[in-house]
Amino acid sequence: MSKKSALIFGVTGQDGSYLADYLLSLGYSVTGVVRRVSTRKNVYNKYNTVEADITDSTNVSRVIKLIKPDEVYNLAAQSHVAVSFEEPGHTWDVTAKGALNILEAIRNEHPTAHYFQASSSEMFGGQYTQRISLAKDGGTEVEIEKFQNELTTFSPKSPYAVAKLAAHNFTSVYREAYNIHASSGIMFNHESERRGENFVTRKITKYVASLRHYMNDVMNGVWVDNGSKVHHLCPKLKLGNIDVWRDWGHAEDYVRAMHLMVNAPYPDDYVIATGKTHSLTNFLEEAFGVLGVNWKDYTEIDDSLRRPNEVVYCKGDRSKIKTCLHWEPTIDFKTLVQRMVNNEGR
Ligand code: F7E
Repeated sequence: MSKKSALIFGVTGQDGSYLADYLLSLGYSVTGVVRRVSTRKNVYNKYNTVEADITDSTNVSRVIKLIKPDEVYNLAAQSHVAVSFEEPGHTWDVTAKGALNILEAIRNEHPTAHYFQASSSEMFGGQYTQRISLAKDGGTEVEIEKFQNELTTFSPKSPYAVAKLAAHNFTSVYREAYNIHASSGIMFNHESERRGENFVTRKITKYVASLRHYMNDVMNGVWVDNGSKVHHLCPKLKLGNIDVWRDWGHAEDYVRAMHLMVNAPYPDDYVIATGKTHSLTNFLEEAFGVLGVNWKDYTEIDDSLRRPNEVVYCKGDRSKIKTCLHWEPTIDFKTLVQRMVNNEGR
């Protein structure tokens, strides 16, 4: 039997790199779409590459026609929420129009391809569904659980979320109107040691690693030429709004879910989440806890890092993907944070 083939838009990002590794391990022929640049180091030797700009529909059509892949994964986006307030037009072109360009190319050039759209929990904008149940102790107390699932209302709060919602809606329109096997994974925050440094988790773990470095130097004593001891100053970590809650998983787990969705008998939309929520201060406690220090001594609030509009609470209900596709995450919150801290600088 010939190898299955996959085309990945956004292959150079965190998710794209994990997905390429995963599909290669399954024996796929993988092609990554990369943007044309004048100089390029040969870092893409694990998979084939093809050059195209997702915002150019002619480019995208050419690539789909050329490769005719069995599976197409759209992980390309301007994915930083804060940046989307600064660059709303660019965010729209890449994130919304880019997805439409791929769907149109599939419809016109290769309608049997299976398509995955990386949708985002940001589309909920903090809306949630409530479940009220009796507390487990059997008394009269009730527990109120707040979560987001496939039935929760979307209410985007940023240009990024608006663009992701447009791409999400295009995906279901193309599924229904043209019978394309197109599915959206509504992904909650997923991090890793490969996460970009401007996302809050990686910003924190990178800082903790540099703090560890400073602490080691201080303990060992570092000397300059004139014999006096260097005074170590570790500037504090500046953060924006830390009163937020996120459902943080590991990207390696989430790419398995993408593949399951693309290979399911029927296309559909699924929440991809751990089902647990943690505050940003929990993350700080866990990350600085690796060094045995208190995060409050090393951080300060910088109001300029606050967003014009903020999603405060995220907790995904992954019941549907668990029941239908038997997907479960394997890396818990504590392991995620420790892995990220301990891999810094490796
Ligand atoms: O922010 C707060 C910030 O930028 C997390 C993307 O993958 O997940 C991600 O979006 C929270 C926010 O991720 C800083 O205000 C405080 O409440 O790491 P983040 P995000 O905005 O949740 C969703 C699901 C996506 O789809 C996105 O593509 O942390 N926060 N202080 C900060 N955030 C950043 N970046 N930097 C700070 O200094």
